Amino acid sequence: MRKKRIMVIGPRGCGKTSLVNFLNEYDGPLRRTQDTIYGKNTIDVPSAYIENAWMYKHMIALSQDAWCMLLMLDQSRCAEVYSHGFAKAFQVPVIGVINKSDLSPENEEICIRQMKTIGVDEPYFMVSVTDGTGMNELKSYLLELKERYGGYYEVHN
Ligand SMILES: Nc1nc2c(ncn2[C@@H]2O[C@H](COP(=O)(O)OP(=O)(O)O)[C@@H](O)[C@H]2O)c(=O)[nH]1
Ligand SMILES: [Mg+2]
Repeated sequence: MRKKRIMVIGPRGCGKTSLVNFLNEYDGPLRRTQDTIYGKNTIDVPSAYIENAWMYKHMIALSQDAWCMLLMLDQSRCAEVYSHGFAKAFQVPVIGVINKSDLSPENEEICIRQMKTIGVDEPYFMVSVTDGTGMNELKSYLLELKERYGGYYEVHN
């Protein structure tokens, strides 16, 4: 059986690559990615996939390699990028991650409302990949969820 990973989607610059690096315990340089990148535990999906509705089908195909999906929003820039009910198109559990919680706290409520419109169920994780806020909670949640969904997520302690 193919190893299933954590798929990470979100708008340009929201912190997808930063987040997958954290989940893969990689601390090298941050690369800009135009392509889908399969990491140890993750699939880093290019922003273009959510910016173009005709690419949605590719995301759905990619999700067959995933046991869960992290759907990200950027609290510092919360333009609507997902269509309504978008999260319901996937067979895998979709976890809402609001990144850059260190910036623009006035946008937190807007992001929460957006998650609901997108069709993501609570709980939502307010995190900052750069200052570490909420990252341990997210990691523990994923490790727990992995047991239930039989996915692959390896961490060293
Ligand atoms: N302030 C802040 N900056 C962040 C956070 N996460 C990522 N960044 C920065 O946002 C920029 C884009 O991050 P990147 O991971 O490349 O985003 P991607 O385009 O979604 O892959 C980089 O300069 C990161 O250092 C965060 O939680 N807070
Ligand atoms: Mg990236």
